[in-house]
Amino acid sequence: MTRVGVVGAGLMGTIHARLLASEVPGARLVAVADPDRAAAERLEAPATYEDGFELIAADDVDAVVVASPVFTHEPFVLACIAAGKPVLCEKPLTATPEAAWRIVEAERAGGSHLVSVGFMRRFDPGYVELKARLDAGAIGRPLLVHCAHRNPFVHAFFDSAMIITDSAVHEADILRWLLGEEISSVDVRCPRASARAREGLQDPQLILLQMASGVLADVEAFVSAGYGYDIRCEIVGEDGTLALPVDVSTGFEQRFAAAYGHELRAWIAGEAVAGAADGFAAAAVCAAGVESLRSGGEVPVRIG
Ligand code: ISE
Repeated sequence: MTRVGVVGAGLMGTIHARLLASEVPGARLVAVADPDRAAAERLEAPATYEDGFELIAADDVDAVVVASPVFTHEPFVLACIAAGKPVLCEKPLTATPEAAWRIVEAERAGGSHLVSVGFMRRFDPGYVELKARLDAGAIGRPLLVHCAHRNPFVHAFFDSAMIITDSAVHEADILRWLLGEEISSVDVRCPRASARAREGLQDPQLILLQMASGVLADVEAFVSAGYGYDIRCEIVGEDGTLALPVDVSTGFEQRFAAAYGHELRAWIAGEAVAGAADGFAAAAVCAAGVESLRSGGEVPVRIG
């Protein structure tokens, strides 16, 4: 039985804690940490902490889920590595590629694989099917990928860069995973902003991702879409096309509910989940995207 502690009792911490408490064989939720102790207590774990580092150090915590604000990911993940405890960190792994690289290096120096990253789309049944059919040669060589990432709304703290680093970071990961190759450059183009978008928010954005093989992907990232949560992906190949089923829901919690459960079960079972290098690669793609958003034009992705 793996005794799991969750750092962060916000939305993502709550999703993970509830799943761990009931739907993950081989796991037991033993502790939750949050500076807001009352929020931690609401998740009904046997122990609560205000300080995430205390939870990570606790003797009865074997593995940790980090679901705290992004700026805290690096110190918490590094503490897990130092303690030799497996950690599943919510996406994005870090806000910058430099911070993600420090995690990659710390894990390497420790000599054992400890860091997993919560790119849960890899466990969504629709994406799993898409990849299986693509890999089986159903449409021949892929040429183009059209993606849409539409949220009904976002909170007031969301800025234009976060549309890339917090939302489209999922496409950065899933495209690398689907196509099995790196993204070499990013070009962000912007239409006029939606009247629904908060003032100053550049929304939507059209993000062009050039893959190393020459495949070109476009991502419409639109976080004030109003009508629902709508994730699309169509791959155009030489012999046909493949697409995710259209499945408009109220939010990502509902749309990817199954994926979060599959991801946690895979993590506890020791199966492949995105790792620190994937977190770094996605952060490098997002950094290029933010640079393109600010300065215009195509920006190469600096990996290594
Ligand atoms: C959120 O943090 C997620 O991870 C969702 O999957 C994504 O759709 C949303 O845009 C993010 O803010």
